[in-house]
Amino acid sequence: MFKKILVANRGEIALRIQRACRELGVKAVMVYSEADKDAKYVKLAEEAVCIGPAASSLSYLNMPAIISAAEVTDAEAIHPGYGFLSENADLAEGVEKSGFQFIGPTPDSIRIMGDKVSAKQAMIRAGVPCVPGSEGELPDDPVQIRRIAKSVGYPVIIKAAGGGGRGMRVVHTEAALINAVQMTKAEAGAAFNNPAVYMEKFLQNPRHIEIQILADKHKNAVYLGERDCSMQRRHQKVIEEAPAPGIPRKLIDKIGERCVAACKKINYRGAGTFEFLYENGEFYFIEMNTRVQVEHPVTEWVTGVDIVKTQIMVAAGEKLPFTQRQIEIRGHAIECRINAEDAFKFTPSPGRVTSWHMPGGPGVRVDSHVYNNYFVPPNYDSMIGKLIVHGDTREQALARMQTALNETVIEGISTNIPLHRELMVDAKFMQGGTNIHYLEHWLSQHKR
Ligand code: MV4
Repeated sequence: MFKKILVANRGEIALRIQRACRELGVKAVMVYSEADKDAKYVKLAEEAVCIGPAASSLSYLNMPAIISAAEVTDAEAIHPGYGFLSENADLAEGVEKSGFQFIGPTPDSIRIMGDKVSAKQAMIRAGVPCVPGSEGELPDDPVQIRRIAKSVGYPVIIKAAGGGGRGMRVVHTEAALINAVQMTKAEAGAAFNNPAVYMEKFLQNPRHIEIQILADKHKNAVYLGERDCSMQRRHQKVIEEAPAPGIPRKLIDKIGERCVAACKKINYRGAGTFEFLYENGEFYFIEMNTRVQVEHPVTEWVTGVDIVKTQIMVAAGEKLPFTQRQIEIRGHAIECRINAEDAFKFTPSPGRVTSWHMPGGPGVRVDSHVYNNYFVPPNYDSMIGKLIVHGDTREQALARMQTALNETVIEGISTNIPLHRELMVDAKFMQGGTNIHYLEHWLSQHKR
């Protein structure tokens, strides 16, 4: 095991990684920007290095500053967390070329999954079911593009190979097709420096279901069940849960086994997430994330596996300490992301937290770097923490979340707790199984 690792992130995930290090007996070096000097994990740190000013581009995205911080502190490995440089293949490569372990997959894996066209091709080859589509980059020839769309069937969606949520266009008719492709290509070229686009059948009302996997360097891989992340607004997840309501376990096992087989085939290592759209009882792969995700705690709670600790262990060369047969799904977990923003207008609300009281009791977990009198800087993502609950059943988890949200007091800034309070008693959400459009539709019906 490593003696010391560097945590190249901020906020709640920096604290989460620091906690995993303490359990493992690994020293954690925290890096921070000038805006984060008062963060909880910096105050708790045995060692912390300022890597630059508040602007992310000059600190958390500054590769030379991060690698230098590892050099001056004698860290052996770097944990990238999520966001920032976590899925940057050049960082993974730079880290390894400088003689450190990158806590994550190989630069090659990151690069393949970062390009959605090559990711899909890898998954098709590995036997993971994908959304029907162009099976590769779209050609330039309009005649061929029309032929592909006709065989896929309208509506189709045009997506940028280089981009996640941005740069997509739904096309309903052949008349609109070529212009949509050209517009998406132009935007993709400008935004991602990669004009490649691909086509898929557009699924109208899917759910967003993802499979968590963990793999070591010894050809072992397991899936840790699924998460339902359909409750989202503008591609930002708001509530996640595990397991996914109403999806038969045997369907999950079937797709999970495909994901594990794919991991072995592409020599994947570390934590990873296979993202699927789920519609009419079928799974369709769309993308793979090569990092730990915000919503990993719901999976930790229903499986008992510490995902962050395991990431560090497998990066250090250890074998996965469990087999697939030992993984069982127990009970139900729900996570509410706590954002510093107006609950219904969504305008950011940074500033000083004048009062911070977190809930507790059986089945309640709070992951947050915030404390009373902390100043939420305006420079970063609005997420300031996560409230996670577990219950024997989904009904018990819902009840615990309702109570936990009602116990929560945050003053000085606005948060989205009032939104969560309403959603936790919404009849359709309580039923379970709402699709990716549900929250935005709900918000349009609950204007204030
Ligand atoms: C889709 C889709 C429907 N059909 N692909 C949006 C983000 C990007 N990662 C993939 N996305 C979608 N791809 C096909 N073929 C609908 C979406 C989509 C979506 C997906 C997951 C979660 C939220 C979403 C919100 C809007 C659209």
